[in-house]
Amino acid sequence: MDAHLQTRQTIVRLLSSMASAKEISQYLKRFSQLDAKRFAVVKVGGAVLRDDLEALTSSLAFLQDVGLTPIVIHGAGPQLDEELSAAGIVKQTVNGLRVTSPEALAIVRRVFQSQNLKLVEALQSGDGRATSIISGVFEAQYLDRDTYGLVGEVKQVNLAPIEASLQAGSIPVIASLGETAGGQILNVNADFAANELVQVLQPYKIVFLTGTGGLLDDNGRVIDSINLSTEYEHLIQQPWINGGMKVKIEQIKDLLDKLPLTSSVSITKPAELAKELFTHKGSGTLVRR
Ligand code: X2W
Repeated sequence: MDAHLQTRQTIVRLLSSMASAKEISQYLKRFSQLDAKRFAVVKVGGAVLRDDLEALTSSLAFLQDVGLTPIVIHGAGPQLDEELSAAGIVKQTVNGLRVTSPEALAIVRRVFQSQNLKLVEALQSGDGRATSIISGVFEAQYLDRDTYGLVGEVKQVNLAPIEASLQAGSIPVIASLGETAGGQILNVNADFAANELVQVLQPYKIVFLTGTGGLLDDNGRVIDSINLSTEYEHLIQQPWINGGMKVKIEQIKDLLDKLPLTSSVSITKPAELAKELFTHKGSGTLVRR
């Protein structure tokens, strides 16, 4: 049996051991009734593409098998670290963003393209339908050229390539590169790009897939759920909240404030995407407001 089929069958077995058929079909029905654009945006970190491609591919293909088409946006952080360092370019970040020189940008573009194709090809080789979208979605402007170089912030989101892909039942796989009105390609942080995309699409589910599988507490355990309306101030002041996690929580809060109350954000790992979407219990960390 091929590896994809085997993993998909494992997902089905896993789901049926965790939730009743009634529960799973309730979610399935709810998601199927949504306009395709409103179902889910799944942000995939570069670390997941590197370490967990098989589970990612199977989980996305599983959604397609049950008639749902998620919108995927990905980063490539660790791959960029590696390739830039191999080219002798020293890493420099300001506020978590990579300072990007013209020399670095050429590598950034190449790495984004190869990571994008790697996921698209993995999906296609498992009988999935996926469309590579490397440009044309994020109209960007320089964030602050003196500080960051060729780094962009999203000014406008063009949904046409995404809509075309969804209409064909194909999973849009989007790289977080931006382009200025004058045609200059800019490096955009993938979490920022995902947030902009989500604000335009207003999807029901927003899932961040990470290596950690959720937000971690001071013992390194995944926190089940966070209710920002009651816990935000307390949480943000905890000494064990590290810089990266603090930024993530702040970003998610900002995002949730701009979304309908029915939308939710979760952080989980690829193998548990179906569990997160189709069971009451979910998986990883659910963030509500
Ligand atoms: C990011 C884009 C990649 C990214 C970078 O160069 O690392 C900026 O910092 P992950 O894997 O989702 O972190 N861009 C401007 O965000 O990838």
